Amino acid sequence: MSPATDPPAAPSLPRLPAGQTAARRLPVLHEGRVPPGPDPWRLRLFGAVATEVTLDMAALARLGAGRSPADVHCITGWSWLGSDWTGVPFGRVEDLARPRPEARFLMAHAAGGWTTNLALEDCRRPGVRLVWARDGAPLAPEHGGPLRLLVPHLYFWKSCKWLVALEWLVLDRPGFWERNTRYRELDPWHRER
Ligand SMILES: Nc1nc2c(c(=O)[nH]1)N[C@H]1C(S)=C(S)[C@@H](COP(=O)(O)O)O[C@H]1N2
Ligand SMILES: [Mo]
Repeated sequence: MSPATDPPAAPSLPRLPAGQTAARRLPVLHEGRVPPGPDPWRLRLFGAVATEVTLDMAALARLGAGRSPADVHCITGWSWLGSDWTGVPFGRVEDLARPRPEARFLMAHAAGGWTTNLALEDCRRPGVRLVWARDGAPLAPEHGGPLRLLVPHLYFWKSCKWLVALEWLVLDRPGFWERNTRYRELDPWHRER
């Protein structure tokens, strides 16, 4: 005998972690002012790597640009849902620099000197990208244009705006807010703050 009603739909995954509120426009949040950067923009790969590399935006794009959605979650309580982001996966960039096997961490450097540190394990998660456009438009300077990191599974502060260098590290070192706040744990889905 067939069931009288359709089986219930699989419960959909929530978009919003507990304690977060969806913003109605993407807030602008950063320390200090929008810094001047190199012109033309360049990204330097250095540290515990086999090859130091400097890339311009065209060389980055040639690594293979893709466009896909990601939600972002700021530790201060807002989330931004539903944008799609254009960029290149972290792994493609890392392959150029060929990190030494003992490298375990990454420091992302912004123009102006702001930094944030990450475990390479986190950088290698799918979805982590170096991005230059949101919803098809080049990133505005206040949102980190021309180039920012996008690490959607961690709080948005790890998504370094005005990205000018990636430094592979054997030993972890705190970045700007890691030194200046009590925040250490970084998973919005487990209410870590
Ligand atoms: N260089 C730099 N990147 C940064 C920050 C910063 O202060 N400087 N702030 C971080 C924080 S806390 C957030 S929430 C996001 C905000 O990005 P948005 O201004 O594009 O919304 O950028 C992150 N990246
Ligand atoms: Mo943030």
